[in-house]
Amino acid sequence: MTDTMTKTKRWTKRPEGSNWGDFGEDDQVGRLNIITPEMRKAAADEVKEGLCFVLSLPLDYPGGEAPDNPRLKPRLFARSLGEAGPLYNLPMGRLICSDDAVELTLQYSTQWDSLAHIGAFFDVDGSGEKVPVYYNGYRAHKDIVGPDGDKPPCAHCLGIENMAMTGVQGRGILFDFVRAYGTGLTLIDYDKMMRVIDDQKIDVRRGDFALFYTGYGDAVMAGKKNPDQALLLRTGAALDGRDKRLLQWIDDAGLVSLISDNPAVEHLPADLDPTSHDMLPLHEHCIFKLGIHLGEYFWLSELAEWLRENNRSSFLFTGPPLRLPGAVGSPASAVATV
Ligand code: UVW
Repeated sequence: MTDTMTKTKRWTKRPEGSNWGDFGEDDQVGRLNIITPEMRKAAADEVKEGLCFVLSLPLDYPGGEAPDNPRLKPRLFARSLGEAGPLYNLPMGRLICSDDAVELTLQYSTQWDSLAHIGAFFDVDGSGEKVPVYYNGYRAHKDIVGPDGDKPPCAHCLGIENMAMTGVQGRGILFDFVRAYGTGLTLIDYDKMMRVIDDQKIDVRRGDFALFYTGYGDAVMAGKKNPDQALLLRTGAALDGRDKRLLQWIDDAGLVSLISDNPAVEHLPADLDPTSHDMLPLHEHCIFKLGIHLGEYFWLSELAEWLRENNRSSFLFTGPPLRLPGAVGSPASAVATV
């Protein structure tokens, strides 16, 4: 190893099963790198009817706030234009004008997890010391910096704006777990995933965005912003992040992103011991090791119904996050076009 490499590389040892460095030493978008213009053209070929489906919840859903949950519903407000008062229905000569602002927890509702969302303690230089790092070895406290007094937090690296700059567009495939397993809580392991692929004849291609319809979103919407938490805990399929065969399939299939109508794509908590590394095994596998973004609380019901009725499972997917520098998550306003 040359001196330059010693100085510039953030790691000399990468986590087992990770792809760190495969997309470049300083890569910050992970699997989204593999989408080529040809793949986007193939995705556009999925548009046969010209119908589009909105894939986001109203951003004030699921509704409610829990004292132990830092994710708060959005609060709109109008800033004041000096002595003229709030800039809302404000006369401006013959015109009136409204502006607004929002205090928004970026991961309250339909959301993307950036690669700065989940990291792990890992021995990046083989010294035996485990340090807190994120995808591709970016360092907690140096590259992803928490709040300090008046200084706000900032993901100087791996922030959501990196994802936004890829356009987040390609071929989407929907796995209809409701059709396969109903709306009760079901853990999707490798065998259950393969059954859905076979039964629903899903053509899984490298570079695809994988969308999992579980029915959880229907229960969220039915709650009308006052969700029945006990019911939600019993509702919908979730990926079993402890199933090593499922994790290996996600890697081998070349999926660029996993998206679900439930809160975490995977079943939570995977392990009740908070000191365990198995708390969020799918998050660790996807976000930390492979640079696969997770999309959560997407609204998939109408798309799933149409695909089911039309015997299809693929479409054009477009879903960039906000290009908000330094953020670790973002609301998503995604669209599927069939
Ligand atoms: C956690 O559960 C920590 O995050 P997410 O919103 O990605 O599920």
